[in-house]
Amino acid sequence: MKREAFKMYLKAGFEKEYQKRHSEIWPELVKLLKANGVSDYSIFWDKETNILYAVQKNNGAGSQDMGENEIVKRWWDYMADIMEVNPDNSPVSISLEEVFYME
Ligand code: RM4
Repeated sequence: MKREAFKMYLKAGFEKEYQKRHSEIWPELVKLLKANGVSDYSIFWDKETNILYAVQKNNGAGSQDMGENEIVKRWWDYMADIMEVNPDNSPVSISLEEVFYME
């Protein structure tokens, strides 16, 4: 089981909308993430910088590039108006290096 973390960028003023959309996350997306080994997935918002810090566990069961999945692409299209995104609407995402962990 790997712990992964990455940061994304929220457009200013959209924290409530971001939180609302995630409180109503699509069941099919949750099912897909879990089927691809993702669990214990949190996203934290830094109100000073609007950076979103995502932390998750991944058991490596993923059999596909999630970015190629239609459900993920549809979710990214849905979220693109309130996040910094790439030309394909995938969120700008920077992997983070773990420097400390305590069980
Ligand atoms: C984030 C972003 C990520 C997705 C989560 C559920 O805003 O779109 O790619 O995994 O939502």
